[in-house]
Amino acid sequence: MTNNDNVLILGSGGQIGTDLVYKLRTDLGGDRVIAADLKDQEGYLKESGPFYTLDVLDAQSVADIIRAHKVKRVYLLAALLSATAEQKMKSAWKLNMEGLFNVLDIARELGGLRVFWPSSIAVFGPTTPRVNTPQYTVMEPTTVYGISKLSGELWCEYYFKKFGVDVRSIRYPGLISYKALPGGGTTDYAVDIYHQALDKGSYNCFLKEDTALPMMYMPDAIRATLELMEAPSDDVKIRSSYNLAGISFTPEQIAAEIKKHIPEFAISYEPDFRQAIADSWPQSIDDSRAQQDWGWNPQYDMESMTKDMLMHLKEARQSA
Ligand code: NAD
Ligand code: AKB
Repeated sequence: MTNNDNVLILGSGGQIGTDLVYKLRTDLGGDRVIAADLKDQEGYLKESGPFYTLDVLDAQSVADIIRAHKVKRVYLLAALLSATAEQKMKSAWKLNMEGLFNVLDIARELGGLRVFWPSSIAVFGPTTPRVNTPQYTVMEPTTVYGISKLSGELWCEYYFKKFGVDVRSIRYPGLISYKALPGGGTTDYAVDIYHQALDKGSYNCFLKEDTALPMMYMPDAIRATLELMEAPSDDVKIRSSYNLAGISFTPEQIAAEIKKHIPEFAISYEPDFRQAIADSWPQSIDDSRAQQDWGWNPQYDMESMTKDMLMHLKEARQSA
């Protein structure tokens, strides 16, 4: 990037956007990072740089902002996640697909834009090998969200090959963070559990105790995203989406880790419809292609993540 290149983050008010805006505004300066979300925001997002209330389905407004701010990097984070998408099938498909087409078409027309679009472990399904899931394997997702992400991956690859659009993508695992709450996914329990451990000393989990899922602490996910976005074009050999691994654990294991810090913490289990979604996803991921192609290496394990999460959440409660 040059000093005049600006960044646009669409869906900036969500779990990932909150951390990504903070990191990019810290690194580049507030004015160079344009944040936009369907929902009006308050606080840091609006006060530390430009913010627009914007629907990604309104392609003209997205293009106008890109032109007006001389944007060269677009992060498209607006989507409906797995649990919400099962409840709102058609609107999830519309947002997840049309939002992506709008950005890919703008990038094709304007040229010179680099696009980040996140995929998910949800692209895999019950027929996929669940342990150490390879980059290339059987992909038959059974959720609305997974179908939209797999379709999106194929469209990203198509726009790269056919039109030269520089689009880059990661299949994020479940993300754990303290700045913002998650927005309607199956892995949300792994964030909620920390909040409720501090607030109530107990947690009623919507997944069974032995449900292993791939997860990652947000600082690792943000670093991976920026490393992929800044990698030389020739190093980015996969234009559908890269597997990315961090930590894999079950609710029982994360509860045991929290208990080391809050000995009275108690967990109970009441699986709901999200259990079937989790059962269709991998338990762990092989990310050797991300390691080889652009040097990916996660830093956090369950122990260091738990320590950091609890420290930040306690600080936020003390200063509230
Ligand atoms: P989120 O639900 O927390 O945030 C999405 C944001 O998009 C929200 O602030 C919402 O208001 C906004 N939005 C919704 N509709 C919009 C529209 N029409 N126009 C503009 N903004 C709109 O989601 P997130 O967790 O930050 O996820 C971001 C992306 O990363 C999504 O594509 C998601 O599928 C993907 N992803 C997330 C995770 C995770 O664990 N958080 C894991 C895998 C993939
Ligand atoms: C979800 O649970 O829907 C997301 C994801 C893994 O894509 N966190």
